[in-house]
Amino acid sequence: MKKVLAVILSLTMACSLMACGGASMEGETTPAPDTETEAPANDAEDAEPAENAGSDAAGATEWIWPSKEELHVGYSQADLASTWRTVESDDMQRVADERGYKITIVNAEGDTEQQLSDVESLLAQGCNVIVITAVDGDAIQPALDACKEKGVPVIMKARGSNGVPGVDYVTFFSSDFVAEGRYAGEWIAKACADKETIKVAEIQGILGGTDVRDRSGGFHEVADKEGNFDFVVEQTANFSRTEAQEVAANVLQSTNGEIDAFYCHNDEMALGVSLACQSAGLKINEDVYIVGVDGMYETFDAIKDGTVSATITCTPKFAEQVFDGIEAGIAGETLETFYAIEDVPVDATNVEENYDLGF
Ligand code: GZL
Repeated sequence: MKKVLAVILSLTMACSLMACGGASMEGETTPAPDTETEAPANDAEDAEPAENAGSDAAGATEWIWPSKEELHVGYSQADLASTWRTVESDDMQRVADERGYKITIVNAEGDTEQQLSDVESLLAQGCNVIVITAVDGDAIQPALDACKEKGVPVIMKARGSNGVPGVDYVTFFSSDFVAEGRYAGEWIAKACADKETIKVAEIQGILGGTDVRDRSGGFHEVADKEGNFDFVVEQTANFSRTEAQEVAANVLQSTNGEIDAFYCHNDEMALGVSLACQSAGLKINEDVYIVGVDGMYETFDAIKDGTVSATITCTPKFAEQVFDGIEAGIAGETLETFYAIEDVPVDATNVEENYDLGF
């Protein structure tokens, strides 16, 4: 796993340095880049990677991996409120079935207390590897403690924990949300290069998730560097298209349409904001820019017809990599603490060549 990932990392770094939107490495994972600025906020650089049962590394948890024959994965899903989440859960079921593994998937419906009891229930059902998409990066901690006590390996997926890798969980598979936020900021800064001040509305996802924290963090990093971003609004619309449409309609009314760019933490909200802008008579890519994250087919189509400006892929389909990680853990390999799923920035200049990355 490590050797393969090391090769992918060098190839990926070469590709991603070439140009955004070039050949994509979609479906590949790479260990977190080891530079400070690249690592996501919750990557504890100095934590020991989780060893296997019997590890004597100070502080690392002694994970007890099952055999492949006994493997029973418990997947605690945060919610099924978006296409992204539904595709993610279906992908986990598909790969488990293909590889002949038992899997139990539960849905916390966005409720942190429910997720804690979900994980307890998975443990009680005999699940011996737990995969978690956390509703809230802090609130999930008691569930991680319960698994740690039993030595049951925990893999974070798509929304992380604010705990310590190798101690509170084995590893984290996800896009690099900080990089996604940076891209959005850089795209807007470039598109609005002629403006002295850029009036920005940031439409955020479900607060408490590490995806939202880091997508915002990366965006504000660029905004701080540029120095001319005026954040007229920073408001959650909970990753929901309809809620984002309502929020955007109110923002446009209260600002008399004086917004240069909307940065939306996911495509569902970007599509909702687009409807509000169109209803307000704004020309997208002329009067206002709209940038999302995820890479839905519907968004690629909107980019092609000029009703969304740009997005960055954040595929929900990486269960293959997660199960590869589980199999590596079972085989006694030491896992990295973070595996970044490759993202590709997409706008009108490269939407055709990257269309197949959608979902
Ligand atoms: C990202 C994932 C986010 C998606 C949203 O890993 O957690 O949650 O970007 C989804 O569309 O709601």
